[in-house]
Amino acid sequence: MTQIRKLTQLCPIQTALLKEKVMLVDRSDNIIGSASKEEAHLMSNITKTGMLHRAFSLFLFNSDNKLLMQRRSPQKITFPNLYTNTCCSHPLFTIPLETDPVTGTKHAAIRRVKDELGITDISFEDIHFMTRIVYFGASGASDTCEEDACTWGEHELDHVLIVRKDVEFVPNENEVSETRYIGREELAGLLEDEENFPVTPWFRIIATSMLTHWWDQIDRLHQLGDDKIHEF
Ligand code: DMA
Ligand code: MN
Repeated sequence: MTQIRKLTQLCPIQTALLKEKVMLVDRSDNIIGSASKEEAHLMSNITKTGMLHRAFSLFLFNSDNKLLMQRRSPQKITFPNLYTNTCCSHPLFTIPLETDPVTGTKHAAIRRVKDELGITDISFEDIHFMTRIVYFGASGASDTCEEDACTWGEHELDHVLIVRKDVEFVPNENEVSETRYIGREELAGLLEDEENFPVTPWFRIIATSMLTHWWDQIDRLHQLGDDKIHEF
């Protein structure tokens, strides 16, 4: 039997981030507690208790209406090496708690685009809140550990955010191994090529259910958001 890779063998930078506290929420996005990032992403906790946490997924488009995509680095503990949207992460459970969920996720997005991509010129007003989704996803096996497929996963209430801006970026190699601007038609083709363009589960859900609708009407994003929580 193969050994499950121990946390001590994982990237120390990413392992330290597992101590951060994320917000546990109910299916209506009310905060019901906190958990470490590690606890919230262990498949054993997700399947036993249904633990759900709040997250955000940011999609950044440039003035050519191309989407900035990233490839997650091999060091990422969950979903390493997969292509995904511009930036994803979690608002942290820090006191005083930000009571408005959308304000909190926008602030978290500003913090993480800087950490992951070195982007410093996105402001609160640049960010459009679009909708929320609830989804579950199992992390695929990493290059070094097949057992990660059953160790780690996501069960999130994810706030989907869009920014349209030409930005300067310098990716943090510990987080992001590639970046690429992708047009609407090119993405449709890439999504069919699962072998050469493996994507995260949340990106596939958003890209195949709602992104095209927004992309087609990108000049009127402020009219396209909704208050719903879409369950997948
Ligand atoms: C978590 O992203 C959020 C979603 C929507 C999957 P992540 O694993 O990239 O978080 P972090 O960058 O904080 O590790
Ligand atoms: Mn998560």
